[in-house]
Amino acid sequence: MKAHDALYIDGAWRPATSAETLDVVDPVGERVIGQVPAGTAEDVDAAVRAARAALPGWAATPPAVRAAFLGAIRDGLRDRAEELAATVTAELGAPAKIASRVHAGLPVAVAASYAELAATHPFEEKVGNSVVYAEPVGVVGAITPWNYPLHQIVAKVAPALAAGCTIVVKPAEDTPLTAQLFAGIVDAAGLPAGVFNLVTGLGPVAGQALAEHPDVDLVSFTGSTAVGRRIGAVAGGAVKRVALELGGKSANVILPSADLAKAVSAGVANVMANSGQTCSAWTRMLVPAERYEEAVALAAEAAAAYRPGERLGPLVSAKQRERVRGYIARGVEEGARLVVGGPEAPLETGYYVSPTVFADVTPEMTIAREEIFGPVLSIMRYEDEDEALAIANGTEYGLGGAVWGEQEEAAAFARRMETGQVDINGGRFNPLAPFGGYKQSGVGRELGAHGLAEYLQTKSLQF
Ligand code: TXE
Repeated sequence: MKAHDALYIDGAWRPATSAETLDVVDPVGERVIGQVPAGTAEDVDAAVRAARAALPGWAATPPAVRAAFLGAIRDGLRDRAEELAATVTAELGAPAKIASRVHAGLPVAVAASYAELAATHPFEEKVGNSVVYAEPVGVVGAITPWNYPLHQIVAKVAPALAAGCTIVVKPAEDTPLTAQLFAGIVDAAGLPAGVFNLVTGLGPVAGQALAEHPDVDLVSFTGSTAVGRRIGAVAGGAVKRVALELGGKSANVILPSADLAKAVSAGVANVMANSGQTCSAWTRMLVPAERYEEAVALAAEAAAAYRPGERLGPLVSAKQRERVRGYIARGVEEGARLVVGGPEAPLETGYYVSPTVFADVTPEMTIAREEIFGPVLSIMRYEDEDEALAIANGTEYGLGGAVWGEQEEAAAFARRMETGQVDINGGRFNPLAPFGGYKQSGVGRELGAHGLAEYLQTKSLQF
């Protein structure tokens, strides 16, 4: 996976204005595996200008033609899936299986869904004596995180292109190689110059310049709540559209009618997937008091099977590992019962954290309130459904969640949860289902028709 020493702007790889570079580090071997340009505000400006110049042509391109381009991107993602998976493994440390199934596989489904939506969406509708047009919002600035490096980019680029927007992407500094590979796929798909642009660089430099650029019409950000708040404030001040996909502290509610063993094992798998670096991960498991110890024992056994370096990959960086270890230490200090795992490094090399399970976690503990973003599960106990609901909703976040139990009962419980997406008895990923947060988990939705709507504005003509 060769790193490009350039930025992708206006349909070509171009040198950055500064000679500064960012190191890309392999989280398994802790070695530098590549360098990418540290884009500057000037580079961001050049990319935004290219996107602006390309906007009228792309917005006027018939949706069916945009759909065909998206189909070519989908095919490129599929054809280069192996290389993409290997690159995600190299810079994120994701084990091969999840890299190919999720990191490389999911974006194919998302691109396919937008190729289809671009072709079928009603961009023009008659409403009484009016015709309502869905028009692109304009130039999009997309700032993406490292946890699902390819998916996070595709989940913004595909709907933007389907809508007729042009886009500048600033990927996370930890995982720019996957982003460069994606730019290569877009390039090979033959998109008109300037429709898609990629500027690698630091968040507070290139990211901030993109978020603050006056000629960006919509900022779509996925990342920490702290940075999201700042971006939201800037966008609000400039009266521009903003979509924020932020942190989570999702509840996995196991009702008394649930198959306990199944619910616990799926719950542990959900938290350990991607080493816990998933914003919608079910990090709080809620168990009826009478089955509590049984659930704790099952969870401990299931978690211990995630051996670091085998099924469990490392965290993305030393910074993230230290953050997660800090949370584990805090859990112990605040009196939670450590059942498996702990803050000690399980391996000598690599940014690994042991799979960790805490029992006797109460709602006021830090580990029950803050996003940890590591392989750490907190198991909480409840006496009745009202208490379970109060605990589930007693968080500033509201992104994902799960309910296990008799189906109607579980669905009724889920309707009372303050969260954007809930899986009932395991659910199944649906690329058309809207994904996004209630409360501090963000504004806006990604995926499907709701995700497309974020990139559209409406105009009505009355006759
Ligand atoms: O996030 P940042 P970090 C959460 C998770 C994690 C924590 C910190 O809890 O532990 O955030 O991760 C860019 N202006 N999530 O520090 O900094 C940055 O370059 C504009 C949840 O990595 O928010 C990167 O491209 N942009 C999450 C992106 O923001 C800025 C995924 C995300 O980085 C910027 C990742 C600035 N001032 C972390 N500062 C999710 N919701 O899935 C940084 N960036």
